[in-house]
Amino acid sequence: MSIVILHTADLHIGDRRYGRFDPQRSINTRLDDQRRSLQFLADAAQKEGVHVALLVGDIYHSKSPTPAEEDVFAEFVANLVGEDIHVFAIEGNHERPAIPDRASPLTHIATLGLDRFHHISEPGVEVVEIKGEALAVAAIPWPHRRELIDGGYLGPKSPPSPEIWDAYIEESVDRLAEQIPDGAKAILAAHLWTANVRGIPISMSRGEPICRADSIARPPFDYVALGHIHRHQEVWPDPPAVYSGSIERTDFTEANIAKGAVIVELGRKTTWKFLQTPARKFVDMKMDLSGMTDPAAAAATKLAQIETDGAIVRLNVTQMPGDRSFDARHLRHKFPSIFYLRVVRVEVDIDRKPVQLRTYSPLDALDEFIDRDDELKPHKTELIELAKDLLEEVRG
Ligand SMILES: [Mn+2]
Repeated sequence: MSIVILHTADLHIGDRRYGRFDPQRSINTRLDDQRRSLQFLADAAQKEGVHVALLVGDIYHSKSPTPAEEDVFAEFVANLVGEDIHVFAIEGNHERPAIPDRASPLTHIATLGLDRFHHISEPGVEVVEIKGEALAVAAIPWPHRRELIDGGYLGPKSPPSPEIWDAYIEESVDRLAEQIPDGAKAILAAHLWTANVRGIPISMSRGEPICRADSIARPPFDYVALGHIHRHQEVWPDPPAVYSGSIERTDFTEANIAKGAVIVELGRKTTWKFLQTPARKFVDMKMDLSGMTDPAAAAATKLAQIETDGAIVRLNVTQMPGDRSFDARHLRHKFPSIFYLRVVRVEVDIDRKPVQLRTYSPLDALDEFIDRDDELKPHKTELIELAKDLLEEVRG
């Protein structure tokens, strides 16, 4: 018998970027997108016969979600546990408090004592039984710097280097691996970044927890479920270490990247597949309107050529200085089916203003060339006469 797992991460419930405030419901419209993708995953989990759902960090976008945002997560959890699915909710950097013993937005759900809800706020191993078989889930929430200091890896004043993080994380994984019961299938779930990832967010800062992929992807683990990087990718082949990626696009660097989650099957060997969520489309466009006589019309024509229905659109326009012939409001009015539209203006640098186009005859060209050369200038009349002779000869 094989164990089927839903691996998702970076749900970012409550991320309000590129949405609008809906005063009627007092929510940001992006919350509907997050709810839709989670509903899709709950349905998929049922269809795929999932036994365990791993939510590998950044479930919420903020440490203090609103009641409406909490309700979206509660609905997702209810859908999963309602199908007898074990839910492991692991804390990421967006919800894990920096100070121990502080409640996170996941704490109150754990307090309810749901049978199959596992709240992971500290590194540890939990073993669940799936149809008579033991599955060990080892988890590492987003590591805080204080753990390095507490563990003696770092003095209180020195900044953490990648090497120190790697040593700490590798040794944490060693400690967790020792707790895996013999013969159990084993998963490692961690919210952090591995050194070989593609698609590092702009917001990523120095000193953050990082490790080599092969420091964590190793026996006894059959699969390593990663969170934190929003771009779906495999970072190690055996055992597979995979970032599920975020369920929705969260910025324009992800405009052309598929979004989804991973379905893992732990059988004799591990197999996994990527499942695409119905994430909202992002369109990132560049337009040079600096040479246009009617920039507003030109922008509308270009925009009409692409599929923008329900999309989040960013127009990067290059314009002449002071050109205010149109703005986002004009376009929003013309394209009401666009979900969100932002216009980013770049003005043409006066110093690099395009030169006036003009045509040159060979003699005009020579005339201008001589004018720019101080050595040739005194001989201009003579040179032009010689050139005229030459031209006549060539033309016959
Ligand atoms: Mn994160």
